[in-house]
Amino acid sequence: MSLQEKMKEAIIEWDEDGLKEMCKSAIENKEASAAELLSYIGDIMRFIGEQFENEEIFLPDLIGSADTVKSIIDEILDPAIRAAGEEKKTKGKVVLGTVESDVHSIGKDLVGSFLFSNGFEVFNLGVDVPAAKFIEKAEEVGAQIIAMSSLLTMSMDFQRKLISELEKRGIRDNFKVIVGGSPTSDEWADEIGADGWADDAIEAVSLVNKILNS
Ligand code: B1M
Repeated sequence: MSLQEKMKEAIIEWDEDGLKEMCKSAIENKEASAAELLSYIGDIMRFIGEQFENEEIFLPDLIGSADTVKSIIDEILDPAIRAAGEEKKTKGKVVLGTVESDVHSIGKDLVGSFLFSNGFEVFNLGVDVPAAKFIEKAEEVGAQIIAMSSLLTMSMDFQRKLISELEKRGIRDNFKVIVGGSPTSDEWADEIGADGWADDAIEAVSLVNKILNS
């Protein structure tokens, strides 16, 4: 069985200890980097999401798998990525979060970890983050980028709300705003006046690089 298959089995069975051991030893034995393990987890969660959509599994299964993954990201992968990136000079500051009313964290955390491992300083505000909190943090740390994730059709409008709030405060030009998450698109980013949209964590890195170098 491949490492990805073993990880998938552990996530489906909520085997947090097993998954932790696999990830630790894969990193120690240089079988895979923490960033690679994160992208395997993204694929596995997408597979689990499809099973949920097809009603092959139910909400409690989904929550159990998501919790298993979250603890491994927090305890093993994120610290490993941070340790590897410690020496790097920061290429820019990004304030990141999932918008108000939305608690989906996995994709947003992937984006944060990829940005971090590519040399950006990331201020991850978590989930269910109101517009004012994004703005206040961005002002406090002098961020160049505000990055908002939204996984729900119902929460997307909070991305628009943040941009309106920047305009209302007369500080729209102080920040570049990027958006992402499965219900969002390039067209949506244009419609709400965002500065960019990324389909996944790898594209988010390219987008931020492009914005900061232009
Ligand atoms: Co929820 N959920 N969920 N869920 N959930 C979805 C999103 C859904 C599509 C499932 C479905 O019904 N088909 C659906 C949304 C439908 C819609 O509105 N369009 C849905 C729903 C309806 C709900 C609830 C309402 C369910 C309920 O209670 N009845 C509820 C809402 C709670 C809330 O937020 N208020 C809910 C709850 C949950 C859990 C708590 C159980 C759990 C989240 C746990 C957690 O995150 N800690 C959960 C999960 C796990 C999912 C699915 C199965 C998987 C999401 C995920 O982690 N994907 C999801 C179905 C699916 O996606 N197929 C679903 C893996 C992740 C790597 O991908 O998040 O897409 P993703 O992130 C990608 C890209 O989108 C992009 O890059 C990431 C990495 O490549 N990206 C960005 C994301 N943010 C970005 C930001 C960027 C750039 C790129 O720049 C700023």
